[in-house]
Order: sequence, then structure tokens, then C-alpha cells
Amino acid sequence: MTGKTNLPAGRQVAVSGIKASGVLHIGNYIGAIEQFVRLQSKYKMFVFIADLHAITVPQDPNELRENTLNVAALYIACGLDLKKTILFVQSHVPAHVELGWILNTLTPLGELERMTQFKDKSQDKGVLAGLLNYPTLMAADILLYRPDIVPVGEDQVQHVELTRTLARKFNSRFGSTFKEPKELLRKEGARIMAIDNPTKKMSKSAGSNNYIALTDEPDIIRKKIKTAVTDSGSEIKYDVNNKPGISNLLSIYSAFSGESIASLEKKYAGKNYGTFKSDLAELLVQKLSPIQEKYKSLLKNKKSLMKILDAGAKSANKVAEKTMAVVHQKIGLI
Ligand code: AQP
Repeated sequence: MTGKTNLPAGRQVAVSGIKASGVLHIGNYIGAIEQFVRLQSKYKMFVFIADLHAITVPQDPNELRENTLNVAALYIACGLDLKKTILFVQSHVPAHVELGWILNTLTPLGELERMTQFKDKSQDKGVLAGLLNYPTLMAADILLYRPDIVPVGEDQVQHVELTRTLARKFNSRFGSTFKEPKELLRKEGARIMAIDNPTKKMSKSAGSNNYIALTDEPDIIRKKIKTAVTDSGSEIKYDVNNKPGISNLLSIYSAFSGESIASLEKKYAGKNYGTFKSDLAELLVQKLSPIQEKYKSLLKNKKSLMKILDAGAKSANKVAEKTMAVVHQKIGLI
């Protein structure tokens, strides 16, 4: 065999996922979900809920189950179209773990120890081996579907780079098998910062004051934006070094309104932070309300959500198993 895998022909392929490690926030939406929705008309999309990545830090089993379904419902509520996108749960496709293991056997320990996300999170006590091996599982998540692109936020770029390195390594050792995918980042807003500390990334696990959840009620959104950290001075100007707080809010405004940052600066010239923040809060309430309504209605029928995920897993497994058949043959598994 020479790497013919019968994988999706025709349309280019895109793959991405989000961890079921808590409540999704507007950073996840801007950096990832909004891109998925835009790309699904052009690409064959595989989108998954990363439950196996979520457990790289301890999760309560009931919360994990709930979060997994919540993420599924949010994806659909945000606009994923199940006719265009294959939506599934990572653990429902066992090939992710199998290929992840195989890629571990090709990955020098030092490469994993150098990953920024590992370095940041391994400062915590009791860090688990799963956190170190997260990037090889992520490489497997991607390579199984032989995608052309991986739409992600900026924090995941290093992991996509490692994915390319591993694809190259596998190909050079065992013969051409995997494509080397490219990350796809938004031009603006690829890294949304925490609203209580604009020098840190907005993160699910960093506490609810650092993020605006996609499911936050209107009054919570208004309160969080009102108290979002801004900078000294009063000018509404994009300047990440000197005005990280207002720059972050401008990125959020721009992503949700579709207006460029330059045009927002013009619109708010001479106006104060209060006016800008109040407009931003109303914009978020207006954009998130329909998503929240749809989300609540989807969660009323969990059986139907499970059916959607079962169908997605069936389609994903078909593709993943074909890739694994080639991998088995190449590396000598009988
Ligand atoms: N702040 C962000 N700005 C832009 N994009 C972001 N993403 C995450 N945070 C931001 C993108 O969302 C996708 C899914 O991320 P994930 O949940 O799988 O992992 P993460 O990047 O580790 O996200 P969190 O919120 O920081 O999760 P925790 O706290 O659980 O580790 C990815 O494409 C990511 O780039």
C-alpha cells in the first residue's frame, strides 16, 4: 500500500474540536466555533467534542457528561449544520487513542516538555502524564481525517506545528501516509484575553470572572463588561502594549459586529469607555440571545442530541478506521 486511504475526495477537509472542560466562552466562539460555521460550506468539516482532552485535568464524571452534551448543543445552536458537518464525541472514535499512542512512540519527550501549554499548566501541583501527552492525542485527532486545515485559536498553533512534525516523521519513516495540515487563524481576535486580566488568555478553567460564557444571561453580560478591566486614559484605541484592556474589548466588538477595528476607533473617537462598554454589552446580548434560546431548546431533548452524536461517530469512525488500516499495515501491526 502507498497511502491510498479512500478518504473524503473532492472538497478539502477541515478538522477541529473543543474540550468539554467547562462552559464555553466568547474566546472559544471567536477563535474556533465562528470559523467552523463559516468554513462548513466550503470544507468537509469534522468537528468533535474533546472529552478525552478534558480529563487531562480531573473532571467530575457527571459534570463531564453534562458538559459534553452542552458543547454539542452549543455547536448546533451557534450554527453548525449537520448536513454539512460531521459532529461527534472524541471518545466515540477509538482510533483517536490508538493513533495517539502510536504517535507517542515517535515523539521525543523533550518536544512535549517544551510545549507552552504544558509549561503553563504543569506549574500546578499533581500534574498528570495525560497533560504532557495531550499534543500527541491532538495530532491523532487531526491526522486521522487527513485535513488540509485546522481552524483554531492562536494558543493551539504550537500543537498544530507538532502535528505537522509528526506527520512528516511518520511519512519519512513509513512512507507517505499523512497530509501536513495548516492551522487557520482569524486575522483579528485569534487570542481573546481575559476580561479581568487582559494580559492572560480567556480560559474556561480560570474562573467565571475571566470570561463571558456563551450562556451568560443578559444582566451577567452587562455586569461583566461594565467591570471589565480597562486602561488608564479614556481614548478608544487599539494598542495592545499600552492599552491591552480596551484593545481586547475592541477585538471582541469587531468579531461580533463584523466592523473593522479601524472603523470602531473612528466611531468611538471622542466618546468615553462607559459608552463603548455599554454598546458592546448590548451587542453581545443581541448576538448571544438567539444562540441561547436554541441551546436551551436543544437541551430539552437529550435523546435526540445523543442520536445526532451517534450518527456523527458512525461517519467519523468509517474515515478513521480506513486511516488506521493503512497505519497498521505501514508500521507492521498484523
Ligand atoms: N481566549 C481564546 N481566544 C481565541 N481562541 C480561543 N480558544 C480557546 N480560548 C481562546 C480556542 O477554542 C478552541 C477550543 O479550545 P479548548 O477548549 O479545546 O482548549 P483551550 O484552548 O485550552 O481553551 P480554554 O478555554 O483555555 O480551556 P481550558 O481552560 O479548559 O484549558 C481552540 O481552537 C482554542 O484555540
